[in-house]
Amino acid sequence: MNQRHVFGEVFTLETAIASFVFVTILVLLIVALVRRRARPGTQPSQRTERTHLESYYLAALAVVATFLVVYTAYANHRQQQTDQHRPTTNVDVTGFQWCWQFGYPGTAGQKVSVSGNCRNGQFPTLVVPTGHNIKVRLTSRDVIHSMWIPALRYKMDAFPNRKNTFTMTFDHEGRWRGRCAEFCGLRHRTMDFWVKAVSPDEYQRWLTSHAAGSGAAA
Ligand SMILES: [Cu+2]
Repeated sequence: MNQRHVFGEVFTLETAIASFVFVTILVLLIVALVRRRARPGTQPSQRTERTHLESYYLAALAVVATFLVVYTAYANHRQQQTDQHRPTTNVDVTGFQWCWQFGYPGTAGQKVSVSGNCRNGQFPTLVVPTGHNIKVRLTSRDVIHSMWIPALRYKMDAFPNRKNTFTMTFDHEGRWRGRCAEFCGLRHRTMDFWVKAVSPDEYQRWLTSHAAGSGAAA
């Protein structure tokens, strides 16, 4: 659940900075309106610019912007970090109009593939083991889709003719609903899936049972 924690930190910090900037501007605006409002006999200021003040303002903006860019890049790097002591499990995720296919390559020489049609609530399930680095290779068979798991705060676009690779980890067992987050045509709104994290033993049993009859909906 590393990605969820990292996103939470970034979101909290950016909300705090945005709130601080908003309140500061609001207070300055109110003070300026109250103190500088026109009264009988008040002449408009002849001054057109305040070079010093504008320089400070520009410098402060540059510092905040640079910090946000560097911090976000660092958070993104942290989100992708893999613990080398964990075993790695590869999964291929392919989006298509209008559902998902999950492939588990190189397992006992047989490729396990799970697909669904996302009709009438028949959503395919991406089964993953807890405690592993889950290396996802994401692509699309036709148009651009987006793999989004709201509860895990994770979203990545799926492009045709390109593989986006990222790593996820699951601390505990559970099941989460995933969605397509890129409008991709007629049945886009029903293009959901499940992510199910199970213990490594249960994952192996699931893989063995599916190795024989690959292609069925899970
Ligand atoms: Cu879609």
